[in-house]
Amino acid sequence: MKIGIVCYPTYGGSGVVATELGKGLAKKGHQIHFITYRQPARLLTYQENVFYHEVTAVDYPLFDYPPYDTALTSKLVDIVKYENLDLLHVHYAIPHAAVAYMAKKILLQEGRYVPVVTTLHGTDITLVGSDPSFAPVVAFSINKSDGVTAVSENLRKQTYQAFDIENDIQVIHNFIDFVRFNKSNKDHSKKAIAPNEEKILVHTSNFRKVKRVDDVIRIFKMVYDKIPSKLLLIGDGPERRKLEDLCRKLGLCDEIRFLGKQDAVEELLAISDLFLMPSGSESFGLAALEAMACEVPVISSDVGGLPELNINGKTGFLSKLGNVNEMAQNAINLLENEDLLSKFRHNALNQAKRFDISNILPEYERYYEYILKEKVFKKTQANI
Ligand code: GMT
Repeated sequence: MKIGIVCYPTYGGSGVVATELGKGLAKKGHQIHFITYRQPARLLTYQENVFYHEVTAVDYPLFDYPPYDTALTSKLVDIVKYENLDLLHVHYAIPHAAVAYMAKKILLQEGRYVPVVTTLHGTDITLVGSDPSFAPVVAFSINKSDGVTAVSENLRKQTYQAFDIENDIQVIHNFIDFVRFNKSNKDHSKKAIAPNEEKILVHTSNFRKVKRVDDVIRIFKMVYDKIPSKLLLIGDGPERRKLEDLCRKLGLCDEIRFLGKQDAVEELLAISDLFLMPSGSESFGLAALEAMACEVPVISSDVGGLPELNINGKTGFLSKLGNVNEMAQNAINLLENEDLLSKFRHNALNQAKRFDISNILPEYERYYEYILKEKVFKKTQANI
């Protein structure tokens, strides 16, 4: 198949899923065209069957903001026609699903029908998308997509609750590539980070409020008071300044390392003992899956799709949102008991295997085939 993938090129989960999906499909012989405003973070090396088309929104003195949506629409029309794409797969409803609908209509005028699959990732539904300034467009473009997928059962349910949706939504979970994410021996960096064999706790995110990184620090403080340990904070974002202040206030600057955005996050996960994810909302929790693939159990909140990934009392522990005392106690219980920790490590790996890319990729392929056959030939005219 020739597939156009539209995504955000940043380090965020939706961009990572879109890029890894495209790369995986390309390896299987599909021709993949990434269409976005910057080379995606995980697409920096050459790969057979992968093409990248950059969208440039022209700056114009009259506009306060360059009209990206319009530029993306025109680019999609161009690429679908000249690369002869079979299907567009857009990640994140805003603005990609709406833009794809517009491109589809333009192409239809020229007698060309291109089906659109939209994947919902989370904040496009739960946080940003539900804002009245976006909601009607989000609902409309979900209904007008030829196929819609959500990354967890919970997100599927939340989408039906938040919007008036007539379309079927297929759940296709996030996935992991074990070639990259595994517990390889990285003892040299472990010695540098924890020279006295301290336990290593880790958190990765984009440091938005919803990630509650301040809870991560508070949990760590309680753990540190009982067990010699270090905390690695990987990523960057709007809350970082406040978090640094909190570390100073708690006198933990020597124990907490802000590592910024890291490309080789798997190397740090491979030396970690526990992953902390106390998020206020999380449609799936790809960062936690990456940790589990590296045999790191997860202490998390029980929101969104997290219970579909983190099995309470087996692969880690789930607590009610904001219950940092319980999260810290669960972390301490695990870290104090080597046998229990190694059982949880083993369980985390086994659970991660359910989401192996080699299982999930064929789900997308089957879904594309279904959309191409069923929808295009039988129902599409009704959905225009
Ligand atoms: O979590 C983020 O802030 C990034 C965000 C995104 O859209 O890029 O991630 C969302 O999509 C990921 C991939 O499907 C999911 O694993 C994350 O759980 C989800 N984040 C939230 O729902 C907050």
